[in-house]
Parts: sequence; C-alpha cells; structure tokens
Amino acid sequence: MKLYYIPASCSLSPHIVLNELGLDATLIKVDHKKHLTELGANYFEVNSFGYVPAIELDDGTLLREGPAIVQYLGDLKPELGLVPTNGTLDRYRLQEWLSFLTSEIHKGYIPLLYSTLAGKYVDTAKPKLEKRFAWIDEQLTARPYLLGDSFTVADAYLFALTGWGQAAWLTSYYKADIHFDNLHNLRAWYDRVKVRPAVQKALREEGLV
Ligand SMILES: N[C@@H](CCC(=O)N[C@@H](CS)C(=O)NCC(=O)O)C(=O)O
Repeated sequence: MKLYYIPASCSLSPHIVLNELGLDATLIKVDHKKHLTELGANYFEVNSFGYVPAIELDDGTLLREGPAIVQYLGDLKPELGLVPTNGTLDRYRLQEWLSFLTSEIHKGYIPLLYSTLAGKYVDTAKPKLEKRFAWIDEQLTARPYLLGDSFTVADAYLFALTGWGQAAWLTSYYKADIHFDNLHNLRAWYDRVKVRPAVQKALREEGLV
C-alpha cells in the first residue's frame, strides 16, 4: 500500500492511523506547489484533483478522501478498535465526527489559510471556527478521546487539524492563529495524543519533530 502525503497537512491523519495499526505502507511525499511526487511523477495523474491524502492499494486501486481512507484502514484491523463496528450507533457517531471535522473544521480553516483572497470574510470565518473548537473542548470535558475512553481515527484527524492552529509557520504567515490556551480540555487532549508512539513516529517521518 502507498500513502501520498504532504507534510503537516490533513494526510497526517491516515499516516497516524497506519502507524497505530502497525501497517507497512510506502510513504510518498507530494510537493504541494508543483504537484510532483518525490519520485518526480505528476501527482495529477494519481489524483486528478491534486490533493492528498490518497492511498493506493497493492492492486492499484486508489482511494481518496481522508474520512473514507481512515475508516478503510481501521477496518483492516477491527480488533484494535480504531473504528467501531460497522452498523452500530457508535460507528455512526464516528462518521458524525468525521463529517464535522471535514466540513466544519478542515474546510473552516480555508478562509484563514487564503486570507488575502478571503479578505473581510476572515472576520466571519475565524469566530465560527473558534466556536466549533470551543464546542469540541466541551465535548472533551468528561472523556479523554472524541468518542469516549479510547483513541479512534477521529482523534487522528482532529490532531492533524489542531496542529495548524499552533504551527508558527502557519500562524505567522496566514491568519490561522487559532489558540487553545483557554480550551483546557482540548489542550490536554492534544498533549495526550501527541505523545502516542504512533503519532510521534508519524511526526518524525514527516520531518515535523
Ligand atoms: N476532500 C479532501 C480534501 C483534502 C485536502 O484539502 N488536502 C489538502 C491538504 S490538507 C491538499 O492536498 N491541498 C493541496 C491541493 O489541493 O493542491 C479530503 O478530505 O481528503
């Protein structure tokens, strides 16, 4: 299996999941400006949209979209509990989180990352995003992970996204300076997830630590 990734982007989520599962995958870095893989191939020929993550299975099948990819990976080793069993309410709860993260948080960042183009819209978009993070903070009051007592693929996705609000290179250049200083549950959750060996391995493999 291959994972196409851009360091520190949303593809960190399936990267963490691969490591949590102990799956052996070839990591292929993509240059986000030139859309060339590190092997020199045109990435648009892999994914015509040009974005990561994408995984290529051993038979050549390509799977796109982070929320689908992490569920596919989690289902390869259900015994590790990274995804609840298909068809259960918990599984729909996971999908509820993944949908929320992809549409409300991930895409909620876009005006901040393209703040020059977005102009005054940033003034609307940023408080919306902050409100959503505050809501996540509340959800974490009584539980250590998004779905309850154990880490799931939703935590891997949120970890990739929360990193954007804190990375100095993003916050200084863009208007993505979302701070979590007053969101104590989210801060504690972030620190808890960050020390996981699979997360540390992914950060090292992407050159982020
Ligand atoms: N709908 C996609 C969006 C993925 C996405 O936005 N990827 C960004 C990185 S976080 C990317 O590859 N941007 C480069 C580009 O679009 O050319 C998903 O959820 O997987």
